[in-house]
Amino acid sequence: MNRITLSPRLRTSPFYASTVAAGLSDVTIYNKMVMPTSYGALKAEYERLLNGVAIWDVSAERQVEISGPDADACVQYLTARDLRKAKVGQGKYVAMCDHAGRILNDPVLMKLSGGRWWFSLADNDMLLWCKAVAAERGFDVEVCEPDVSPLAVQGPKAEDLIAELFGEEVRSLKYFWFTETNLDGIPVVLCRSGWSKQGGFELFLQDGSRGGELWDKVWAAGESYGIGPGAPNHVERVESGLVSWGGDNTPDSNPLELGMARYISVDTDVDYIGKAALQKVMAAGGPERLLVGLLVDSPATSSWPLPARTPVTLDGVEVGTMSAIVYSHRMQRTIAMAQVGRSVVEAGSTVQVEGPEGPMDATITELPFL
Ligand code: THG
Repeated sequence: MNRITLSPRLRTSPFYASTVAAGLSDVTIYNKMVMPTSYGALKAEYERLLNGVAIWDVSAERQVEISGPDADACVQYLTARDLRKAKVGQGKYVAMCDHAGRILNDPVLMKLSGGRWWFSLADNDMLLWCKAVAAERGFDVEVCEPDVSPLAVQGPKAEDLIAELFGEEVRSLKYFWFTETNLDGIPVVLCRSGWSKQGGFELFLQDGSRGGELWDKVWAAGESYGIGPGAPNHVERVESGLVSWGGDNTPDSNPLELGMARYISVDTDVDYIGKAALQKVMAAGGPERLLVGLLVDSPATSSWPLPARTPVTLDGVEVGTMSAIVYSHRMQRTIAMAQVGRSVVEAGSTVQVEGPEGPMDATITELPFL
C-alpha cells in the first residue's frame, strides 16, 4: 500500500483532523491539497449517498476570487459562457479555456455581487492563470485565493438536515443558487450544489480556523439522519456522467468535446479567451471527439482501479481513451466513460477496451447513464 508523505507543500484542509477522526483511509492530491477519497467502505459510502446523507471534505475545490472595478469584465474574459444574465446569488457551471480553446478548468462560477466573483475550481493552477491574464490585460482587479473551504452535504436526506441547521427557507434555494449566512456565528456561503446527482448542498466555510466546529455541528445534527463520511463518489459520478477535469479530457480537449456545449456560448458578442478557436471548431462541423458512456461486456461484478487513461480500440485501431470504468450497483453492469472519435460514435460502432482479463467489447451510449 502506498502512503502519502504530508508536508507544508501539500496543504491540508480545515476539516482534515475531523476526517481522520472519522476514519479516513484514502486520499488524493487535488489543487496541491490532500483530498479524501474513501473511508474504507466504498459500497457503504455509495449506499449512504444514494439513500441517506454524507458529509464530504471538498476543501480542495479552491476558490479564486476576482474583485474590483473591472471584475465583471475580467471574469467574462476568462469564461467561455455569456455571463450578461448572471445574477447575484447564482452559480453557473462554466468552462475556462486557453487561447486554442482547450479547456483549462470547469468550475462552478459564483457571482457574490457585482464586482466580486468566485471560480470554484477543479484541479489546475487557475490562480496563476487568472493573475497573469488580469495583469496582462490591464484589468483593475484583485485576484486571490480566499480563506474559503467547501464542505459538501450530499444525498436525499441532505435537504432535511440543512433545513434543520439553517432554517426552512433553504428549501426554496434553487439548484446552483447560494446565500451568505452563518451557523451559530460560523460564516458560510450555502449553495445548493455538489459533485453528485443525489441532491445536496455545499457549505463554503469562510474561516479556516473553524473547520472542526462546523464539521461537528453538521455531524451532530446529522446523526438522526444516519449521517456518515464520504467523498466525491467515483461510481455515482460515472453513472451520472459528471466530468472530472484532468481525467476525462486529454490536455488538448476543448469543452465541446466534453459534453459541455450547452454551457458554452459560441455565437456571442461577448469576448473571451478561446472564442475564436471554439468558433472554428463549430465552423468545421463540430468537435472531433465526444465524451461518451460505454456499456462494457465485462464478467467482473466489482470495480477495478484505472490508474491512467487506457486506449479504446476498433478492430485494433485506437479511436479514443477510456478514463473511468466501474461496476454500477444500480445498473448491475460495468460502465465506463471515454473520449471517442465522433465518426466512430456516429457510426454506432462496437469498440473494445482492455480489462483485467483481456479485451472486452463495449457499446457506445450517451451520458449520463442514469
Ligand atoms: N462544487 C464546487 N466546486 C467544484 C465542484 C463542485 N470544483 C471542482 C469541480 N466540482 C468542478 N467541476 C464540476 C463538474 C460538474 C458539475 C459541477 C462542477 C455539475 N454538473 C452538472 C452536470 O453536468 O449535470 C450540472 C451542471 C448544470 O446544470 O449547470 O454539477 O461540484 N463548489
